Amino acid sequence: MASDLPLFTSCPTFLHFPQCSDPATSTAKALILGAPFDLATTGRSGSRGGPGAIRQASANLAWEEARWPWDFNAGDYLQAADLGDIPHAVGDPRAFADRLEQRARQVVATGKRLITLGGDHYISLPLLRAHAAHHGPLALIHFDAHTDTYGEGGEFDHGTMFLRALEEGLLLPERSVQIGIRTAYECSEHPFEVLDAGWVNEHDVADCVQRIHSRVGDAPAYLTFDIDCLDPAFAPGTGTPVVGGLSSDRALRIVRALASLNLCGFDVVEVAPPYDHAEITSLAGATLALEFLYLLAAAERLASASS
Ligand SMILES: [Mn+2]
Repeated sequence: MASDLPLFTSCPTFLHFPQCSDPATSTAKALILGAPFDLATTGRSGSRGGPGAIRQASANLAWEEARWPWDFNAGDYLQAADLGDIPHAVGDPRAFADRLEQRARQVVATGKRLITLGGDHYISLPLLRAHAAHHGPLALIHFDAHTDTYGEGGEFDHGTMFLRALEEGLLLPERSVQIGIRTAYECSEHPFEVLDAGWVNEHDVADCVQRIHSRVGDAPAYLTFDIDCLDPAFAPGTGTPVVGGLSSDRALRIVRALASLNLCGFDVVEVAPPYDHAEITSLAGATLALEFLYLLAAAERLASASS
């Protein structure tokens, strides 16, 4: 999974992957999709620029044959391609949500895996609808500073989606876990397990991983990573930063340890380039998306070794 192009070249597709327009005929097993939408932000907007910034930052990651510290090249087990961005009429969030869901349904119906680049966190709701339609109710593995289960807010609000997803029957609450939380929520009635940022930072990565594995089990799981799970020192370019978060190193170690779970979909959201510095946040987003590819490749590798 390496490119010969210099690190500073323009990078219109993630990691210089080939473009793809038809998921059904593509030989790629993993597809990247951009969702440049930020009409559901309650704080600062700007994550509409996330997919482009993440793709450009991925140019810095395209030279490694095997991504450190993985001991294999993901490209040996899995082809990947980039579907580009969801086209939509700016100002019509419902049409956007419908288009995103339809596009995701097309991909998921082929059995391929989708990695979506946000966009604000609202995009996870149409993505969960598409994935749950194929796999049934899902375990949610949710990295964030906020629970995004607030009861108030309109139809398009990036702080309410996971309550809506629960109400729509898309999630298995007893299998779902939220990691990195450090803002108020109704603890006594909360439907999901919470590993708050203080707990995660106080404990070993292995403890955190064990809690996630025992909660999720073998359920089909959707992994969503709000970049504001990271401390603003590691991800300043986001709409609603909260201090006291995870380091990028700690988050990457946790994510890498999830390869044996039954992961069926991914997104990384809330990268907002207008508030970024030196591409810190977009590089973190690109690195996470690459780690998601390695999680998928690791599963393929395991399957090929046992067959
Ligand atoms: Mn969020």
